[in-house]
Amino acid sequence: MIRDSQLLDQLVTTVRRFVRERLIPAEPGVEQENAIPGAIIDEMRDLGLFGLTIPEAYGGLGLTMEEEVMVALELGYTSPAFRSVIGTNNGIGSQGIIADGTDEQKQYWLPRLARGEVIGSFALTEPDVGSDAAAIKTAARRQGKNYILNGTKRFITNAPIADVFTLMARTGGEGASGITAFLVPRNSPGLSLGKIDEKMGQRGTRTCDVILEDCVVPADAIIGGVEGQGFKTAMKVLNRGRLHIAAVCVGAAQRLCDESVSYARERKQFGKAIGEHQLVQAMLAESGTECFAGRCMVIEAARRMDSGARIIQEAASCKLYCSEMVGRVADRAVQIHGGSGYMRDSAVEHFYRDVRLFRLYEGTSQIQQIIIAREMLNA
Ligand code: COS
Repeated sequence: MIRDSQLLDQLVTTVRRFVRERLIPAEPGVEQENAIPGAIIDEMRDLGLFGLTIPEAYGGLGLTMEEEVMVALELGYTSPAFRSVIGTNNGIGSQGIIADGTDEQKQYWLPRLARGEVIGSFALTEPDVGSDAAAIKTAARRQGKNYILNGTKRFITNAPIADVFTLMARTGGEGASGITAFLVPRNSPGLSLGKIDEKMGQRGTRTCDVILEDCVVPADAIIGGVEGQGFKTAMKVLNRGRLHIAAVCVGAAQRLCDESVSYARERKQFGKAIGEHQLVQAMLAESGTECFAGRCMVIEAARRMDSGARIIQEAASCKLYCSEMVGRVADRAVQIHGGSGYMRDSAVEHFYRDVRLFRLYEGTSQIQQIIIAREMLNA
């Protein structure tokens, strides 16, 4: 659903210009420094990018899913690390509060998240628990007016810069119904961070362990105030997140197509531009078609979500298809660029490494397949 197409066009145009004029030129520096320049983060804050999806009542832009997807398609056009800075405040670091938080939690956290004054993060994964999210071991024990948390969370995006974690811990027995979501401020006693992870790609994105050793949080830190709802909160957050990631994948695929086309026009072999060779054309055509398919399915799924439909299957399908698709597109882009595409100074080399993560986080491709098949069989 697009509420006001003129306003959305303005936003999309602004983001597109920001991506092309500010972010793409900064890509080599991010690769080199493994960090996003502070000045760019300030500009993102000024543009309101931290509060895209936070409801207007709490100071955000309150984008619908379709509107969010249109913006994510633009943000995906550059290094994923830039999107990642604002990604958690708009997605997994705020959506739990928006979906299930109490009024007090919303009043306190959402305006701060929308302004980019605080960074939100989402802590589900653990050293021994990834795909089987209902098996988390981090324990939350009630003690008077507080809960005492013990455990370790792993690969937590933006943890090194986060101010508050939506953190899943076990308050009850085994399985999904024993899990509770807590809002854990970074400065809680007993919370510390591990060393920053060294990753294959997405340089500039910071992840690390979150370690809880008798970490104390007040009882009103439970999202929604009720124990045992945390797994469902996490799953709701991931439904939306998966659609967003799928749109980011399509944005990246579009960039890779555009880079491939401009290289194929310029580079000459056998006396003509390589774009005139049919085997190169075949690669371009495959990538262009797959990118278009991804774009169509993401927008359609977003529209269905805005209409209130159950989109668990659609979100998983988009995440599965688009993350696998951008992997193929990145591979062809390197192929079209030949040896130059394997060099660090190529525009496509880091994308080849960056997009690999999309098939893993917010649920692997295999988890998406399980979700899709279950939805089909249970329909
Ligand atoms: N949306 C809404 N609710 C969901 C849901 C979804 N996508 N998936 C599950 N639920 C609900 C179920 O409806 C069920 O509720 P009821 O008890 O009322 O029936 C409850 O949550 C438990 O679900 P289920 O029994 O399906 O849990 P499983 O242990 O079988 O696991 C999967 C489900 C595999 C889908 C889940 O563990 C998962 O998504 N794993 C991947 C985790 C992930 O993405 N990690 C990435 C790290 S976070 S960046």
